Amino acid sequence: MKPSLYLIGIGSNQRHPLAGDPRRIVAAAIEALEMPEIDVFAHSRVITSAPLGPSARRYANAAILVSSPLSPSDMLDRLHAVEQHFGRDRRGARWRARTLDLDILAWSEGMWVSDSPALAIPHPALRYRTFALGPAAEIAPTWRDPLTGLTLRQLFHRLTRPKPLDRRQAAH
Ligand code: A4P
Ligand code: MG
Repeated sequence: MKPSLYLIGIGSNQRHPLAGDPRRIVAAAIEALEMPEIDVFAHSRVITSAPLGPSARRYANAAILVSSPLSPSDMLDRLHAVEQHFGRDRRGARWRARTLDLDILAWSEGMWVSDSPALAIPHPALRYRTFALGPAAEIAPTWRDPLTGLTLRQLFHRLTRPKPLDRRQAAH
């Protein structure tokens, strides 16, 4: 396959005995992702975000832009291998605390859906999560979401702009 671009979301909210705290794990994962057939073009800052879901620990989150000839399923395999390298334990509840979570947020060729492996691109929650959209919009602000036609910068602003006062509240 000719090279295409992938936006990868990175999250961690659990220490690793060797790699250290979540911010260090995210930085180390970015280095580990630079490998044959994966060229890391750009990376965002590492942000700290409040946990969405049942885990109580705060997350470190970032996003990277990579160029790769790999197909989406092969890219997912590589991401799972890196997660495992950082000691991610896939047993147990979904959304449990994790040393490393790597998601394919978007792909320059548009959409991809498969059952085996289970994979949906763009990531179905990308549009609703500031911890994914913020870092992604920092490195690829003009990237267009194929579903809405909006850029990542527009999606991020849509999600974070102050909401107009509820009419009933305004009446009081
Ligand atoms: N999968 C389907 N689409 C994708 C995709 N685009 N990228 C499948 C990656 N994987 C995808 O994911 C489960 C399966 O989803 C994969 O095996 C793959 O086949 P997982 O990483 O094993 O499990 P998970 O991460 O527990 O579930 P999920 O649904 O991926 O959760 P998310 O969406 O990753 O959310 N709060 C903050 N502040 N920051 C975070 O980073 N992350 C989560 C996890 C929850 N709360 C958070 C954060
Ligand atoms: Mg995940």
